Amino acid sequence: NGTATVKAGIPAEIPAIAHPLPEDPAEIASNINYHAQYSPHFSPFKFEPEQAYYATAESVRDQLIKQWNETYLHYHKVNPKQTYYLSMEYLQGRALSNAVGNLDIQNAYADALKQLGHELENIVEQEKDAALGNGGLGRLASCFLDSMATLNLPAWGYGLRYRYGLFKQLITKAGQEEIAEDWLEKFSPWEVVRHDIVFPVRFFGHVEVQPNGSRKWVSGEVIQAVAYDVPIPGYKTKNTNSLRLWDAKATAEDFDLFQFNDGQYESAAHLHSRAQQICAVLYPGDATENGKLLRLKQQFFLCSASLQDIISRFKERNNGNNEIQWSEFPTKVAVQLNDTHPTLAIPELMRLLMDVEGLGWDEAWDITSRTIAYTNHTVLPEALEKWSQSVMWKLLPRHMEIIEEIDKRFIAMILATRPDLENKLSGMSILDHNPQKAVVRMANLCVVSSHTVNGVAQLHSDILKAELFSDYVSIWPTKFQNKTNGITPRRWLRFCNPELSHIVTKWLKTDQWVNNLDLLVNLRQFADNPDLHAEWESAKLASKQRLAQYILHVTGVSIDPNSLFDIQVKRIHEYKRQLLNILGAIYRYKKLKEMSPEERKNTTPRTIMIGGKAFATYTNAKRIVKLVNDVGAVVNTDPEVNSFLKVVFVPNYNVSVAEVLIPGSELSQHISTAGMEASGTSNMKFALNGCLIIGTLDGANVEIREEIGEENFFLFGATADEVPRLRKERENGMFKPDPRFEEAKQFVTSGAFGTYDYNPLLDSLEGNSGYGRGDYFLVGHDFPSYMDAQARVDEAYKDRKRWIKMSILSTAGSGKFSSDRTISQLLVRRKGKAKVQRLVPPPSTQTQ
Ligand code: B1N
Repeated sequence: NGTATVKAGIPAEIPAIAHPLPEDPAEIASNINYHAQYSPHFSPFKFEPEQAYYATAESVRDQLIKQWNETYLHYHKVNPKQTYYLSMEYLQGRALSNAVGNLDIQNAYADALKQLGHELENIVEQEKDAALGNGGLGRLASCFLDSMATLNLPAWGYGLRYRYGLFKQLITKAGQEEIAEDWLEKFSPWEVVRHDIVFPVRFFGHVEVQPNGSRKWVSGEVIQAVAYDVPIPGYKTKNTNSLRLWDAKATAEDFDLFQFNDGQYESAAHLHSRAQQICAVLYPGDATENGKLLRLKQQFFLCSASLQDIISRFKERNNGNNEIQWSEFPTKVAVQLNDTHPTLAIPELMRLLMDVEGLGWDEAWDITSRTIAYTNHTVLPEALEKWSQSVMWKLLPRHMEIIEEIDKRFIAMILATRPDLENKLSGMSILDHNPQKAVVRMANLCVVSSHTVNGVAQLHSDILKAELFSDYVSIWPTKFQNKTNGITPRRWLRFCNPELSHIVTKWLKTDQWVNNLDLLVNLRQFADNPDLHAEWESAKLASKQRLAQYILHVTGVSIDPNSLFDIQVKRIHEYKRQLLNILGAIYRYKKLKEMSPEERKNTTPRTIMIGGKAFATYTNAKRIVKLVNDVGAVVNTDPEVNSFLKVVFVPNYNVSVAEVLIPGSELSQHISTAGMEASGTSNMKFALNGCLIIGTLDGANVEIREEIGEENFFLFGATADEVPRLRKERENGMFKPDPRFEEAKQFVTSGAFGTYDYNPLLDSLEGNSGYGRGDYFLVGHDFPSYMDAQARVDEAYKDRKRWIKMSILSTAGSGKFSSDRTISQLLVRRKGKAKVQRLVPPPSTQTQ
């Protein structure tokens, strides 16, 4: 009848139904009630906080689904270039508080719940964190999703639906213990299974040559990838994107009924149990060969399912054309690799284009290398992925052929065009041909195959160019870029710190800062205003009181909201130097003990909080956790000094805990050995919340200090360019330790904190002789300047006016660190470059 062509499963006309969000609390309350009754998951007639949470979440999800479907249809109709973020990790945290915040229906839902006898504040706490990640890299992915949705960018995340997320940390007498965190134990109201989106993913098998000479990967085992979609709402836009998480399953055909009836239950469901292993846990232990193989399987599972999905969407959206225009693929698809974990997307895209779609090598390579971009997040050698070639041949024989060919062609290109680099080739090639370590170097594969490679802070990107990737820079001078990380101002100020948010909005006379964080600079003009000072201080005190209650609740330790709240929360790692922090605390404790009561009164009372998880097999990290707990047990119960110092280990640090800690902090520690922390992102969250930073010139600290002013940053320690020389001096015995450092260590060895044997930990701080392991992280070198910086902190804190001014200036200088800025630089069209386009949200749903 002459209307637009109907595309498969998609109606010709987008229904022009406006979907106003509910505003009337009574109407919302009845909708929540409806869910409690008609989507029941519990016995009837109960409406405890848990039931109220699920019903509320489902009610909010209904609102999201409308916008979500319209966003999908809109993208389908406009057919824009779409970005796909591939990541093995997402740290989404809680979704309910974020959803009602982003949809701006928080007050209406709070009122509705009141009518039903509940407080929204308590209800949101029923939700378990979705902890499908382990640290900054995973949280960055989640902040990016929020920014991409808020900026109306057609962009999706792809990841895995781990049954058990990151372990839950218990603190016992032995230190850290890990238990599985069953976030799906009941169910997640935020995911929607798509039974129609299923792709086969093959492992093992072999390569067959077809009669026409093409190659085909056959046999082995085939597992099904099933899509679970999580809605990602933008802030004050009805644009709602997707995070698509893959789950693994086997089919009914894979179930051997004959064997089962023969009593062989395990082997009958063999493939089902193998499928279940794939998405069972995030980061399975990889000490064994089996463990390594499983991790590689996980990575390939993500890459293969996502690319099959991306290609099928590309085809579907181009089916108006009789023939698929493959050369247009990179104008419709951008794939961003979150570190090297999804590197297998490269050979998988090549394979799908060549072996399935029938393209030749040159065309497939052109498409692949124009589609893929790579973000590097670390220069630590142990974190640079290298996979054994023999394991790869076994699991992914066709991909190894392709990787070999990419390597061969890269080497030939260098020899033909850059003979001066011949002697560098052994380090630049993708395959390490040294028979002792026959590995595939994933970072090299990414660099060779991507159109763009970025680091995550200026210093880190400079180091990538000068060191890790220096040999490639002269071949591709413009390929290497910097995109300084950022954080979403929605979760990390607007929602987690309502008190401070209201003050910011009041003084800026607008709440536009929530999606234009640069506006915060306008706070600078009020940095000395006594009225603002009073409001600022009372907001901070309120957050400190809330934090103190939380600490009492989880640890039983009572802390004084009038003491300086000093926090270090992040994964426990030697390079992050929690050991420097705790040795400083130990020294402080010892000095307090030596003081007279009169002298103590002149000190600045402090509460030092340290939190973070240690990887289960990282022994020294676990010893650090134990030491912090042991120090706390002694200090906190010492009546002589415990009103001047408390040391608290905050258990089970995660996104939700961060949302309580960050607003209540006054000083935060970002004290890594210079050159080792690629960026850091919690430093940005703390600064945004008016917390002062004590830190080294590392990662994004450098830029934070530039933005907020060096007088507002407590700097100490060696710089990145000094580190190699200092390590040499340490090795050569030329290092003279500061007496304070020796005193702190000896106090531990003296048994002041119990009988646990800390010598193996302390040995890591000694030179190379005896048991010493060289103090690679330069704790000894930086200790005196760290203590001096801490003394400057104590002095500054006594001057309330000065401290609050510094705090205001920290917030005012944090505008640069919005992930909206990072995402714009990473994805949005720049002069002349075809990047992703911002869309106006679907017309029927536009707000404002
Ligand atoms: O990525 C964050 C940065 O802000 C941090 O500085 C950086 O340490 C972090 C292997 C990693 N880099 N590398 C990882 C994670 C898991 C794994 O198995 C490495 N995480 C980072 C965001 O850019």
